[in-house]
Amino acid sequence: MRRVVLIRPKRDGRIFGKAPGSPYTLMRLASLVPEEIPVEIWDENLYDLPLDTLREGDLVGISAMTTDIDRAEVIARRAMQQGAGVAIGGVHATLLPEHVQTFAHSTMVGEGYFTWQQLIQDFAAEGIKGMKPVYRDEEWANLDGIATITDRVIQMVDENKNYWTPYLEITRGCPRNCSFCTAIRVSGRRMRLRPVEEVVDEIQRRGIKRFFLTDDNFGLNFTTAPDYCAELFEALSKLDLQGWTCQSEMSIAKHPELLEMSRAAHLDKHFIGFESVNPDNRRELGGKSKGLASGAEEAIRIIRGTGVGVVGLFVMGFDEDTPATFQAMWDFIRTSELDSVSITILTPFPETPFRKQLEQENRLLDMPWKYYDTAHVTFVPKNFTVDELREAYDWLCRKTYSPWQIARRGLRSLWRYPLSQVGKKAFGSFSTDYGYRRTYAYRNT
Ligand code: B12
Ligand code: SF4
Repeated sequence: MRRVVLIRPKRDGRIFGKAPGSPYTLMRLASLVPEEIPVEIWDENLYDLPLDTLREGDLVGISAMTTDIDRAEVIARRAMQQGAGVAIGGVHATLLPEHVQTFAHSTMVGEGYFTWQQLIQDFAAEGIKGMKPVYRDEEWANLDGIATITDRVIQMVDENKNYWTPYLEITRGCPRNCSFCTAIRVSGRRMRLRPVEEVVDEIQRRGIKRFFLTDDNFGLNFTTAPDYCAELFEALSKLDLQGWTCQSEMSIAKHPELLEMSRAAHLDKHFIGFESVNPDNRRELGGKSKGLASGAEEAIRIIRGTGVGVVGLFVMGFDEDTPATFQAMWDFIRTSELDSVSITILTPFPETPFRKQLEQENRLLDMPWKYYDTAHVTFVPKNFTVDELREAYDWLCRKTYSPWQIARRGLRSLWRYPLSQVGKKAFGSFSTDYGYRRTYAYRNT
């Protein structure tokens, strides 16, 4: 065996010289490769991949979510032509293995903590012949001591030089099962927690000062594991961090003490899945929100009152939505005190209850997977034509991501900090909305 090459297909490329987020998934997987086997991480956001250097004896592992899978297929076919062994894993392979099997030697279903090492052994022993068509890692592994990022990987990636935002996993899982979300199938229903000392050790060894949590719903831990959160915040408050952000739900507003502690732990912003301001959609939201604008406004006020910022995540195009929902959404965005806003179009990802419903009702549009980026309409909506929903979404995004609105929210966000921190916080106060403006722009590609 010559080497292991782990690949992330391109999405954003470089923005002002760096790629937006570090290849965290690949860093964890590379750390599971035995020290005696050379391993490389290729991130197509940073450069054109040197695919012509691949040959027999190379084991290629590609990570892809649904929207990247078409690009992953192109890379996989080329790597196979060059004689390399190809394995594809990640969200899409986990949800639709029968699709991925058509263009990879091995399809890696699940978290890969055990099967990835098994595959490496099989490949080292017998090359492509030894690779099984499917490896299933269906056990929800305990996160203690698993795939600890090694120093060899930390040096290889050079996160501070190449990436704007490092990622970090602290917890994994979400029991909510919202009708449009894959978390329960990809990360599991049970919330799993990494030991606090391992989290601290990883931050220190990686030398990162800012990070975005990969946790599906970190905020739920405020309710289900308050002691763990307190221990974590206590430990992080002692580190020299610039700030970090996480995905959450509005129930954190019921825990002002933990919010205060999180602020001291340098937690800067919660990305909160409010999802909708139409109460008729509450059934779709897994019990985390009632879809009431007044409830969301109150939660935002309480959370921001503790000095922590709020990014509102909203989904448009539910069956109960009408043109009036778009107007209500815009009114809410205009008048609420959000620091940034993400508006996406409901997307029927494989294996979600929403997709199953659409299949039964014959409402799926036949579109390439690359349009599953939450900025395109991929199904026939109920109260709109496809064009009407697209236009309504365009209308809302143009208003929400106008330079004026971005500046207004960015300045409001910056206002939260004491004057001494303004320089340090300026980038983060505007970059989130700028990133969403770019995501929305994919709509036109
Ligand atoms: C960080 C993140 C991002 C980042 C970067 C993603 C990247 N490519 O690195 C950003 C912000 C760019 C992003 C964007 C989007 N994301 Co995103 N994102 C995540 C998030 C929160 C964490 C991923 C992560 O790093 N996890 C930690 C690592 C350690 O775990 P992992 O990636 O799952 O990998 C493990 C296994 O899957 C497996 N594995 C993965 N790859 C491979 C490969 C091999 C060879 C093997 C053996 C194993 C293996 O092993 C790993 C270790 O256990 C996940 C939710 C989640 N918790 O996973 C959503 C998630 C992946 N994103 C999702 C979506 C929908 C999007 C967007 C389309 C929508 C949007 N509006 O944000 C965009 C589009 C991205 C694009 N490519 O165009 C969905 C994907 C659904 C789907 N069917 O594809 C997820 C699952 C969220 C959700 N709950 O619905 N995302
Ligand atoms: S609460 Fe968030 S992560 Fe959990 S199922 Fe709902 S959308 Fe997914």
